[in-house]
Amino acid sequence: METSAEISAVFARSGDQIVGETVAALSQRDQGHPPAPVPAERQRDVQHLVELVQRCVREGGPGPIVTPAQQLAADRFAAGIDIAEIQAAFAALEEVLWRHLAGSVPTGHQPAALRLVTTILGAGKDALARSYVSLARQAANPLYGHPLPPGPAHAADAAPAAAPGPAAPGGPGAAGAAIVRTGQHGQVGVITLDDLTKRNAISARMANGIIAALGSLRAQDVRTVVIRAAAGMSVWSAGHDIDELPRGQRDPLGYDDPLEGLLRAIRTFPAPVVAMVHGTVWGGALDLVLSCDLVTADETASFAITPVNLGLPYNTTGLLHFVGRLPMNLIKEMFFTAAPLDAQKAKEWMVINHLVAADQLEAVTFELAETMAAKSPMAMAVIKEQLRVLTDYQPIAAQVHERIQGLRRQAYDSSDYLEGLRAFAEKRKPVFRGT
Ligand code: KGJ
Repeated sequence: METSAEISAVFARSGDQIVGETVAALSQRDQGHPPAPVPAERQRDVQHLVELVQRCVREGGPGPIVTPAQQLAADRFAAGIDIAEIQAAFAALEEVLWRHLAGSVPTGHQPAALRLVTTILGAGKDALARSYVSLARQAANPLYGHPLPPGPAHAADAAPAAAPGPAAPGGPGAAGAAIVRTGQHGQVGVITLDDLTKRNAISARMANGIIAALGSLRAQDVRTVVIRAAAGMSVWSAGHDIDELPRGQRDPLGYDDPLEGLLRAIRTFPAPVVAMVHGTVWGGALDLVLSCDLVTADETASFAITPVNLGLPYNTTGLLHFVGRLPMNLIKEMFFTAAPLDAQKAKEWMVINHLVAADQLEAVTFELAETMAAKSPMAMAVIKEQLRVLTDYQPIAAQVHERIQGLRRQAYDSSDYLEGLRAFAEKRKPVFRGT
């Protein structure tokens, strides 16, 4: 019998046992590495890994494991899960497989069988590590404008899962502990914001999670992305995580701010991104919504841009996003009053493309997304990029730019800005003195 057939026979005889022993080995390892992942998820992940190895064995080489391992790395990076957890699954499976092969394959054939298994799992581990490290490096590179996520997620961070529905993601990457979840429906990718406790405020972790989710969906060749809040939330997003804004002496919305990196990632994503809005949108989250290519919403949606509540001088790039999208009198009213624009008015002012009843929102959004997903991706990517450069760039003299930065600096170095942040933390109205 040839090596592949012999290994396949071992899987056929003892597949469930191999999965069970690998899961047990991982659980034993967890005793020294809390917190442990959800058992059902681990079982599913190991099962998935075993199936991949089986496919590789059938094909006599590691080819089929490489792309799934890269996707796994991107999904896990997006979920903030440590790479060690996934690598451990590869190592545990390898050990279990060696035992089974040693017990079942004739002695003379064992070296070839072990070599094949080691090659397959080695290629998988290698692809996984390379992708994960490259995402981490990209996230850490200031040229990309977003720092590394603050660290792996813990089970204790878990937010309630969204109710199942067309936009609830599944698949091996959808970890329960994530505040950003990724799913796919045909060629439409879905990114779900799921941090109820902080009302989907855009922290570095949230921003980097969305950026990584976009990277992961891009690797899976999705043709349209929908960004939504988890089902049942009444706040789509509370905007920039105010707790993470610098306390004076530093530009609160500088180029390296994670939210800024996120806006760039959406605007340069080479396929349409649709914001599907159920609930209220605040501050930087409105910049995010306007950075998406289309907006669908239901009657619960409202939109407010609120830097004047914090005494925060908005950044010029951000203002340009508004200028490229909305009439100046509306921009001024929204910025100067910080008052929410309700869904009906938002439709009249073309903040949103489609205003529909809440029970129609998913259907309408996904129909729209699928329509775009069926069109030429190359034509769409280039048209999106052309429109972006036509609206994003305003040539201004260096002197003018420096003057504006100087004025902004006065505002974020002021005691009013500190008062705005303090008032938010103390849940009271700020008292601004203009100093
Ligand atoms: N940043 C940090 N924490 C937040 C944020 C935020 N943006 N929004 C809410 N939270 C926290 C609250 O402090 C509470 O923490 C918890 O989330 C639930 O909020 O007291 P804790 O539990 O420790 P809350 O207020 O109890 O919930 P709701 O009553 O449902 O009200 C939801 C609201 C979204 C209306 C309310 O939380 C709110 O007004 N948040 C601030 C909205 C805002 O103005 N965001 C704009 C931030 N500024 C910007 O994005 C930018 C870029 N800017 O230039 O200004």
